[in-house]
Amino acid sequence: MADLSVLKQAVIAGDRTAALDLTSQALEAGTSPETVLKEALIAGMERVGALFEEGEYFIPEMLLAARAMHTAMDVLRPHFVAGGYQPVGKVVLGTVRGDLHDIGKNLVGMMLEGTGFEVIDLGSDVAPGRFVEALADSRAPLVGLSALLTTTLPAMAETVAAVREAGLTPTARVMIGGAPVTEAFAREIGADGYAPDASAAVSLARRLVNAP
Ligand code: B1M
Repeated sequence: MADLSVLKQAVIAGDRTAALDLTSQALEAGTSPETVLKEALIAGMERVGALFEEGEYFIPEMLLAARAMHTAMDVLRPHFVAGGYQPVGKVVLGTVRGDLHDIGKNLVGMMLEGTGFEVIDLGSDVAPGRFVEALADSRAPLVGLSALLTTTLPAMAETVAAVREAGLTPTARVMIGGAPVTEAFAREIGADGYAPDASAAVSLARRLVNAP
C-alpha cells in the first residue's frame, strides 16, 4: 500500500501538484479510493483545521489546502461514480446561505452520484428560496443541506422551514450534515435525518427515498 502520510502532508502544505500525483500513485498501487480519502485527504484537512485553531494557519493556507483537496478529489471522483447502481432518484444538494465550505458537500454529492442518485448541486452560499425553487423545478423527493459554521446553523433551520412552508408535491424529505450538525439539532429544526459523514449520507438518502 502507498505511504499515505506523504499525501496527507501534501494536502496540509497546500501542494496541489503533489496531491494530484500522489493520489494517482496511491490508486495505481492498489490503495482503495475510500482509504485515500479517509486516511490522507480528510485526515489532512482535519490537521489544517487544528493548525488554524492553534493560530499557525490563516485563511490563505486553508484555501491552498482546500484547493489541493479539490484537485485530489477530481482524481477520485470517477472511482466513486463508476459504481453506477440502478437510478435511485434525484437529490437537490447545497451548502446553506452564508457558508462557503463545499468540500464535505462535494464528497456527499460524489458518493450519492456513485450510488445512483442524480445530484442537482446548487453550490455553496445557497439561499432558502433557491433550494425551494430547485425542488419545485426538479420535483426531487430529497434535499441535502450542508453547513460547516455554527453561525450558519440558523440558515439551515430557515431552509428546512422554507421547504416545509412551500408545501411541495411530492413532499420533499430533508437531510442535513456538516461538522457542527447533530442528530438533536436535526430533530429540533424538523429535518428528516442527519448523517455524520458521506457514507452515512448515502444510507440515509436511500432510506428517505425508500430505495431498496
Ligand atoms: Co473554514 N472553518 N472558515 N474555511 N474551515 C472551519 C469549518 C473551522 C472548524 C476551522 C476551525 O476553526 N478549526 C471554523 C468553524 C468554527 C465554527 O463555526 N465553530 C472555520 C471558520 C471559522 C472559517 C471562517 C469564518 C474563517 C474566517 O474568515 N475568519 C471562514 C468562513 C467563510 C464562510 O463560509 N463564510 C472560513 C473559510 C474557509 C475557507 C474558504 C478558507 C476554506 C473552505 C474552502 C472550501 O470549502 N471550498 C475553509 C476550510 C478548508 C476549513 C476546514 C480547515 C476544513 C473543512 C473541510 O473541508 N473539511 C475547517 C476545519 C475542519 O473541518 N477541521 C474549517 C473536510 C470535509 C471532508 O469535512 O466538511 O466536515 P466536512 O464534511 C464531512 C461531514 O461533515 C459530512 O460528510 C463530509 C464527508 O465525510 N457532511 C455531510 C458535510 N456535509 C454534509 C451533508 C450531509 C451529510 C453529511 O447531508 C446533506
